Amino acid sequence: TKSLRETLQEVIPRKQEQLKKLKAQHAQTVLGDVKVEHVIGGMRGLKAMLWEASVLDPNEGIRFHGLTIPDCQKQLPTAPGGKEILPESMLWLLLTGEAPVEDQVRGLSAELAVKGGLPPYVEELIDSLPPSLHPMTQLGMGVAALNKESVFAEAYEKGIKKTDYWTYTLEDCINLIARLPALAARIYRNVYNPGADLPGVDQNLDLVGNYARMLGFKNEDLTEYLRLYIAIHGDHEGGNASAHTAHLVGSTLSDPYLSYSAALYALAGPLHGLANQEVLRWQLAMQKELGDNITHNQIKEYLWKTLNSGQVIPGYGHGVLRNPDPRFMALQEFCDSRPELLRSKTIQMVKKTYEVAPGVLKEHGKTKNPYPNVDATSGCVLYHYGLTQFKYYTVIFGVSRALGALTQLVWARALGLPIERPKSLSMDAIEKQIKAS
Ligand code: FAM
Repeated sequence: TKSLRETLQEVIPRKQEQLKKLKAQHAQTVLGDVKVEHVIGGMRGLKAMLWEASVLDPNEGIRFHGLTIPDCQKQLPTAPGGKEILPESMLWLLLTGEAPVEDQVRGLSAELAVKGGLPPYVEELIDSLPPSLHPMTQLGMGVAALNKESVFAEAYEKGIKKTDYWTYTLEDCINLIARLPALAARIYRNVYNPGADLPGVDQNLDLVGNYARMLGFKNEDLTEYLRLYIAIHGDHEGGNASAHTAHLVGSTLSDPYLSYSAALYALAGPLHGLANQEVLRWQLAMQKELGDNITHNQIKEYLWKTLNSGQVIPGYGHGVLRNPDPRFMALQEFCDSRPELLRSKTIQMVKKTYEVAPGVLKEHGKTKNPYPNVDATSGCVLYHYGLTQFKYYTVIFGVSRALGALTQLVWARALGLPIERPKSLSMDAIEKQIKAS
């Protein structure tokens, strides 16, 4: 079987050819209108960027190179003895467009383990930070500081051909993904278990097997949940704020470390990746106020109380989706297949909330999508398994989103995509154009 680099050496020229034809034959073809609502409304639905690894359909949700999450659960190799999608399998699919076979994935796990150690200066940097500094802030600092090791930045300084950019970008991306578990686990240990010993990378474990072990968890169910969680949060087309940020910063030829550090600060926003933390806070506040056996009616009232206080219902709504998020459904199925999870109060609360929230949001009448997104449930299972520090949840999302955002940096360089520079307008300029039209 072909290695990852051999597979890319075959796939990239085919895609370069496809782009060349598109440019030659259709550069002037119109894909849609740009309206004032796009300029002032966050470009919702504006077809304006190229992203190879996944496309998000508003109704049926995400497809990774055409494969839905159920397709991936059938086709992608799991961990030895595991049942859930392995992040290395998802990374291979995102990068190459091909579902890997088992020994390709085992080889990638082994490569990531070999490259998984942090340089001492990054360990010292992280250890020097106050535990009260948000884990996401710490993660972004650690990733940015790793850019000292960027082979792309070093090669670029020496002078490389544009056609070689992607090979150095790929090496930086693989090295960064390999180091995320050790970096993310060190932050967890420093903030929540100060002084506890931190195991090194085990060369016989996969990426998330190592991550769970370094976090200090020995429950194989939690490790399997983290594999599924990290695989399905990896890519969600290009317009979400974290992927889009990586893409934009990378387009200036900032190396993958700087580009992904920027992406993490977009992910740290409450309307984006921090929502899984906000969902837990909201659920726990409701349980604190209403006790353990909360009825649907009580949840309904609490939802209205949240809305009437001008806050959003975290975990519901989406910029593109107009149906329940298939990532939410996949995590719910994980719970449905495990009786101990079905007995968990927190997970029962998620279910009950899902049974009333869409109705309340429809009645409220503002959101275009009254259904749950992945964050409505993603943190609640972690909480059940004892990973109760919900300020850490977005860090796990940050480990995952690297799979998609870094894949796209390789592809943007392989396709020779230029620096991004859309045109901005002032309101006066808009009005001037309206008058002239
Ligand atoms: N609760 C209350 N109001 C909501 C809402 C929610 N869950 N979702 C949207 N709205 C409001 C929104 O605030 C806006 O009101 P204003 O006109 O007063 O600003 C109105 O409905 C129209 O918004 P929209 O067009 O339906 O949604 P957007 O595309 O503007 O925003 C989200 C999409 C995800 C930012 C929005 O649904 C939201 O704030 N959800 C709650 C936070 C959340 O769960 N984010 C995580 C999203 C997830 F995909 C991720 O990135 N991890």
